[in-house]
Amino acid sequence: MIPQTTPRSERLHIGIFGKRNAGKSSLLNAITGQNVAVISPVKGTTTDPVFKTMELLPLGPVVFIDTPGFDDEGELGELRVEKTRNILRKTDIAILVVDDASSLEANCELIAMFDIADVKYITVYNKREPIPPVDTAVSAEDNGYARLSHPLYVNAATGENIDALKNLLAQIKPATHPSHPLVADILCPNDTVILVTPIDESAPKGRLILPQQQVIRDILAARAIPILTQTEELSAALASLRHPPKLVITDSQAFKQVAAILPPDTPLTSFSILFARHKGVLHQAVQGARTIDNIRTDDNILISEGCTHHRQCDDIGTVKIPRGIEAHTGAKPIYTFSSGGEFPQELSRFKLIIHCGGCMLNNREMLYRQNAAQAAGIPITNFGVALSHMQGILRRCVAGIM
Ligand SMILES: Nc1nc2c(ncn2[C@@H]2O[C@H](COP(=O)(O)OP(=O)(O)OP(=O)(O)O)[C@@H](O)[C@H]2O)c(=O)[nH]1
Ligand SMILES: [Mg+2]
Repeated sequence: MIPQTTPRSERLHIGIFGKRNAGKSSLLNAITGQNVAVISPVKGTTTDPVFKTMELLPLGPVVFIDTPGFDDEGELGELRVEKTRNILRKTDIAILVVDDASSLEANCELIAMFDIADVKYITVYNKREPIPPVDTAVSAEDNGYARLSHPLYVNAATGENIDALKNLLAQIKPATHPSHPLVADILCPNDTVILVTPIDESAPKGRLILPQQQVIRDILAARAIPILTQTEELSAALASLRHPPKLVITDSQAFKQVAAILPPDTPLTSFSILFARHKGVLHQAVQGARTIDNIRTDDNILISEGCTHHRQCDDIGTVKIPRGIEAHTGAKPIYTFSSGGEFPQELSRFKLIIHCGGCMLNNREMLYRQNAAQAAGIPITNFGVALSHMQGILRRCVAGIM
């Protein structure tokens, strides 16, 4: 049940940007050594982002994102800017591909977007033949970025100088990556951790979901002992232990039943609370949960999920949380739901944002969403934090991990 490869959300995201036909897709293929993206002399070949995961040592697991060309002509202006902005939200490092026939200034709109999104970029000049001889020795900068003392010329079609680019990328240590640990930092070797993972009709067939897999992996990395159970077997699992567990981690949906079974002094939390911590957004989520108490009828609430799973009849985001809010407040608010990569640009009409743990989103994207909420003055909380708040057990659920 442990993932075969590092989940995409845990990888450094390297976006490849530039004008149409600059050679972005050729560059992705050259870097990965595979025919991942379609290449053609026709401008505008790439219309949607192409993701390719790879190990780039010593940097580690990364994901490259090939993007549609960013031109003045062609695709509708605002749509093109919006698409690029969406990719930039998750980009840890950008590669700006400049066709040697063009100039850096011709990319000024894109460069301005990098600056606004606070994304560092490396400029790569493509298509110059023959490539001018350059010193490709890399020097480290104080801010964790590496740089070359000369412009970097490559030939994305033949692969010339691609190793110099990979070498440069591999030296980078961006600030938003890696994230806080999931749970390993609060565990000692031989600690027992009980994981309550209901296998109900909303659980996928034949596997555990990603947050469960990642938490198990982290517990094992701490040389602690994970014990998996469903709610019905929790009492039996507790009774089989000689010492109380160091921690119980439950699916947020089972908080009520689990809290009722556990002795009050047994530390309890949930997978989505651990992910809020992992993504660096837990403090804000705990603050944001207080707003739930003041929700009134007709207030707007945004419920946002990072994945686009098929919704089940008792779905947590669209059914259980609204039901919980209505039971808790007696109010009938208006819900807006967003999923996957989409997150509304305009947030001011919302009284509260309730977000999933974000196991499918990288840190940069989660921090972007948190910052966007903060900038608009809108409280943002998290599925597990919201549910535990409404159960009256939030303090207990974050006691040992904040
Ligand atoms: N001569 C030469 N041709 C190149 C080089 N890199 C790419 N090309 C060619 O330039 C054309 C465009 O390459 P792509 O990789 O599709 O460009 P792109 O930036 O992904 O283009 P869009 O997807 O349309 O935005 C193709 O015909 C490539 O074979 C290079 O370094 N030298
Ligand atoms: Mg392309």
